[in-house]
Amino acid sequence: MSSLQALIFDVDGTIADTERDAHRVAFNRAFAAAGLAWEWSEELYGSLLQVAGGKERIQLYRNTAYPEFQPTEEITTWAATLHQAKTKHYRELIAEGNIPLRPGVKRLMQEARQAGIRLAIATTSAPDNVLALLETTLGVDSPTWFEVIAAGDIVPAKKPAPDVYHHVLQAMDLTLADCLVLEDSEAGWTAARQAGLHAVITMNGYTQTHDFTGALLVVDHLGEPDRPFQVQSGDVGNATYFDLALARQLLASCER
Ligand code: XBP
Ligand code: MG
Repeated sequence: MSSLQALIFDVDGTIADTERDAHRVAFNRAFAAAGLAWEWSEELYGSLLQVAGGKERIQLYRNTAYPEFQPTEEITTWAATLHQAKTKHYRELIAEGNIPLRPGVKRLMQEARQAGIRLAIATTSAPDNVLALLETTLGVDSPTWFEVIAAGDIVPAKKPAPDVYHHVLQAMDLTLADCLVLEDSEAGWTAARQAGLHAVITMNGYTQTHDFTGALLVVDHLGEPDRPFQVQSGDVGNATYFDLALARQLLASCER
């Protein structure tokens, strides 16, 4: 029998809508500072999200849009340097405080902490980015709420590979059936699914057309008592927002 022990949060798109107005803008600022006439529009960025990881995204763009562009350094070194600058711009943007948490995220984390449910993070984003987002939105001590923050290059194969979830499961010695993942994208859901985990999906503008077949619940956001979620798939009974009671109910339904 499963009993909820841990919630594992994705970051970008799940905890906060960081992609369009923070990551994308930071990439563009880094390109401009490096003298590159590259500008990622909101639409183009949506298609570039097919590859997880900033360094990998930069290389995908160079390979497809500017294959003739040859940096003076080796390509991975060049991408890593450009990505370092992007991380600096991202942290500055986040520190301005204009990227809020998504509905229900803080409430759910607080409820979990009070109930002794263990928390973890599994993300493709660079660790510095995760810390900046947590500290700005949830307070300077909030990184300590998470037993494991698995981020960036901690595993060589990024989502949709399951490796980052395997890493968290092993580090926390968790049983698959006792965990619930919160994700927002097909790549994230695929990573969780391939690790054997159950997931709740909170879609966003970039991911609402993704395939989430098999996820326990797909909603537009976690909701709040005064802000109901819209359910795309999954059985929520009378619930109008996501909380631990619904999490337990969903996990129990997997055993029937
Ligand atoms: C989202 C990503 C990341 C960010 C960029 O990952 O794909 O690559 O867009 O972050 P997740 P970096 O949803 O798993 O958090 O530039 O720091 O790689
Ligand atoms: Mg995500």
